[in-house]
Amino acid sequence: MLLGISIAAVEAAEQQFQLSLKAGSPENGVQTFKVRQNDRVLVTISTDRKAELHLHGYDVKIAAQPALPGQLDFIAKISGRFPLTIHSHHPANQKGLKLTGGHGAVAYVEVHPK
Ligand SMILES: [Cu+2]
Repeated sequence: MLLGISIAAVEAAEQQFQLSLKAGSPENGVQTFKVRQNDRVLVTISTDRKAELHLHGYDVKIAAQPALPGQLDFIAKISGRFPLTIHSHHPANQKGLKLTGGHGAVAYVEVHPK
């Protein structure tokens, strides 16, 4: 009986991931970070150029730069599959001329329901 209780207590885990961006693209391809609902999710994002990242669904925005990796840190309350996109600071993107190119997914966060 006690065993069952202790397993339930550690069910919400802390999940850590690494994402490395080179010229705005994920160095190891577009990965899917799979977690369970209510997990704490930590993604460290290193980059060779300044970038703003946006986790859709949760609507979290974080900044990353070469000297200061981005740290995405949230509790996975909502289940589903959410794209993490990069918002380019390229002038063409700001004018809305290259919207799809400046807003591609660099990773996905998949939150599986309990
Ligand atoms: Cu976005």
